[in-house]
Amino acid sequence: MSIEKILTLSIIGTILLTFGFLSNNPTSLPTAAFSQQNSGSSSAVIITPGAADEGNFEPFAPNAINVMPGSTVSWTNEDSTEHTITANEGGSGGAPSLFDSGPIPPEMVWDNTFDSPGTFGYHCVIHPWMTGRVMVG
Ligand SMILES: [Cu+2]
Repeated sequence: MSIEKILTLSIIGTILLTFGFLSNNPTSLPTAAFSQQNSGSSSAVIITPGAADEGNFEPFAPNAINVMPGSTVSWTNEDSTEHTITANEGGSGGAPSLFDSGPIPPEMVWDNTFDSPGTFGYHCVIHPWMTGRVMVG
């Protein structure tokens, strides 16, 4: 193998390793956790336009959703401002919420998989009057 070939391969290797490191880096921008809208989701909830208005009776459509254990629910933010999907229940002993999307920008999707049966109420931290629920089982 020529020295040029070895150099080229090691440069490519370095680039691949760097890229792999960045894409797995948990401190990368929070928007990396969101995906573009996709049609293959098992259960979809829309964060409706005008969801933050206190008179909006359906900030989440549907407001309550029934899924089987192991299902993934995706929330698509169709409003023009950020919202969160945050579990009402914390973990035991004051632990953080069971699930928390953090701010979901407009047009973005956040997914969560529900493995255990139960009723999981949630709200938006920014607009706490926005509430919904996922019933698993
Ligand atoms: Cu909100």
